[in-house]
Amino acid sequence: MDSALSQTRREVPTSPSPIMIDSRDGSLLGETVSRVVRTIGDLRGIFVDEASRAAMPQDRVAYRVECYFPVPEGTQGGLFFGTTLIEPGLVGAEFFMTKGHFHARLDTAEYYWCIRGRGMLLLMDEARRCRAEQMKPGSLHYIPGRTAHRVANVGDETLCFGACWPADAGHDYESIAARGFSARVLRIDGAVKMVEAKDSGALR
Ligand code: M6P
Ligand code: ZN
Repeated sequence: MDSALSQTRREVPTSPSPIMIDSRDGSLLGETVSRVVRTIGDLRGIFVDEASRAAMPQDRVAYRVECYFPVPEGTQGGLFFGTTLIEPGLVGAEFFMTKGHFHARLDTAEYYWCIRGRGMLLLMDEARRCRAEQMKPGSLHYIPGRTAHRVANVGDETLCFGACWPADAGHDYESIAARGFSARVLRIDGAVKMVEAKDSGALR
């Protein structure tokens, strides 16, 4: 017998993963998944055409977020994981999109990657300079620190993307609520256009 195998070794315990990712759309399965649903009613002040938003069914789902928080929020060195599923749709001429945020700890970064659908990732620095990256299945997006991020679904199916961010990053939605992003993603004559926007704080 092989002398290495004949040695007595203590068995190391194994366990199944607490979370599974559905490879079709990135949705998360497991008891510890946290779920948030954002309806049109929750997104007051986000879209430029507030009258159109207010006229829509307020319980219509715009997007869902499924998250795995393996450590308490604020844990230094920890990582969070999430999948966001944005429905196709328009508020006036503007594509359904996430609220968007800076990180409360401003210098923390994040990864997004596209699983399904077509999207536009809006990135805005502190000087309000905006750029955008096109999202398609397989695309990977590094969001540097000090950069606000928002995703619009510019396709005609559910847009699904994964995200991974530091557990101590936090969300700063207030800056976005106050001034919005400096660009908007609109459908104009059937095409996807990114256009400059005025401060949207005055809309509320
Ligand atoms: C990603 C991550 C989450 C975020 C979610 C929706 O999954 O960035 O932290 O909550 O997108 O974005 P928002 O919170 O801006 O609506
Ligand atoms: Zn983030």
